[in-house]
Amino acid sequence: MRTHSVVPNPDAIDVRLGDPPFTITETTTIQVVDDERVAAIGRYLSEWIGLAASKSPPPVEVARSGSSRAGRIVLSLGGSSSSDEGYELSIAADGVAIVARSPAGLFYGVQTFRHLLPPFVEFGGVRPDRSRPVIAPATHVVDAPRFAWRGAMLDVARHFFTVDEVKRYLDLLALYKLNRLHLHLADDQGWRIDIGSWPNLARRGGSTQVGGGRGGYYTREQYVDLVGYAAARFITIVPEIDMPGHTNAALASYAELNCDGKARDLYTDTDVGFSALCVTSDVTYRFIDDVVGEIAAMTPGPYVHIGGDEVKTMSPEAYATFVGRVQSIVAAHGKQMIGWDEIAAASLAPSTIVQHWRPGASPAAAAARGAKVIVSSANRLYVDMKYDANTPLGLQWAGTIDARDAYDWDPAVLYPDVPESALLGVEAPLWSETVTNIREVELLAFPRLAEAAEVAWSPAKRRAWPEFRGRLAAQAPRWSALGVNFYRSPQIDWER
Ligand code: TNX
Repeated sequence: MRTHSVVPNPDAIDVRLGDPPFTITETTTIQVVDDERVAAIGRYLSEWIGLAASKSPPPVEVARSGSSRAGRIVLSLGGSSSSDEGYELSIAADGVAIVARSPAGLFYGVQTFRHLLPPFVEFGGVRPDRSRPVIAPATHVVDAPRFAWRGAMLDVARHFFTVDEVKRYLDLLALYKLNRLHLHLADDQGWRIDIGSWPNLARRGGSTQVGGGRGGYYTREQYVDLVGYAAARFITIVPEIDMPGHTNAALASYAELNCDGKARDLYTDTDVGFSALCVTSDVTYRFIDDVVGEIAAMTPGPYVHIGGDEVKTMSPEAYATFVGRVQSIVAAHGKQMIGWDEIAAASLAPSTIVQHWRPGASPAAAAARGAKVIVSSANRLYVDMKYDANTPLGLQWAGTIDARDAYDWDPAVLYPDVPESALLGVEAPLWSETVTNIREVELLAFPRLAEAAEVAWSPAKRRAWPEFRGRLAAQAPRWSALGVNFYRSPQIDWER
């Protein structure tokens, strides 16, 4: 009964199983318009197809006028989509055409085409079964996202993840048309980005992690490399330096950030709320200005996230004053500030974004004052929660989240007192108290990250749990081919 297994479900998709399909063969070429951004997407597609149908990947050629689409996969700019991320994909026996107003849309059209091809194409370099043709059904897709913000967050502070591990995560985000990776770069247990003007932050503050391992940090070159890798997948990196709480790693690196002038010990346990910058000291604001300034200069995206959560050592007035001062610093460096929902207690600039995480509360007050909201409600979107009581990894403070809990809800219904226009989108955070490497990250992230992606992309009318179960089940062979360590939720009849 399932006609396709594209996740997230497109706005409109017509699969014509009765019509002859498109087959990738040794003579297939990829044709692009004369635009380097489009050519780069063509090369990405060529690399992805790889050796699936031939001894070498399909060549990428710049289109000449008058050439037909026969045997070709054609990427071109134009079309009638009203969205910068929208696209139209037409697959027929004689060729494939992807048209979009901007390169981002072409990239998403390529991802949809990918989902319509057999999972075995995901085996890079080898073709396990040469007798099976590389076919995509005759299909017409007209698609655009519901929400502009389709994010994931990775906590690289509690446990450190290498550049290659983060790139792997970015690759998997791209498969589901997610467009933000929020990196939680500093917390009590670790500082993970080198800051030239405060070198001890990374050197000392980055030297451990939860449980007392070696930790680690990104050099500035590595961070810039990550930003570029993400950009090639149309993903914006959102750097977070959590403050004024969650700052023990900084307080251990520089004595002058503490009100008593004494450096703290490094911390490798998982309590929250005990640490805070000295918010009455000028040094603290010079520190924040330097850190935000360096990060802003390395980050092409428009956002800097300043955390702001779980401060338990400060009066509400002192906290609100602090947030206001930091907001000015972020603005002075040309960036838009994002904070966890606690910042809504301060007086916020119209451009400031509130990331709402606490279940049971509503971002209505902030929205009424004009703030845009990222929905990260912990009981639906925290992919560090256990699936059920037996999940070996993860936490349980916001409950357990199995496949259906992660999917069967709607952001606009969750907050009936907030107009949908105030919702910027959806983000799924993964806190890393209990996960130490990318295999463990994957077990918590999949299937739930793919489900969050559909919540963020697909219109409510295209989402229904019984139908989605089938499409989600069909991700299993693709994840197996990609080597993704996913959780086989008993709620899904996983395909092999
Ligand atoms: C709450 S969510 C936190 C984090 C923890 C997380 C664990 C938020 C803004 N703060 O410090 O890692 O719960 O799920």
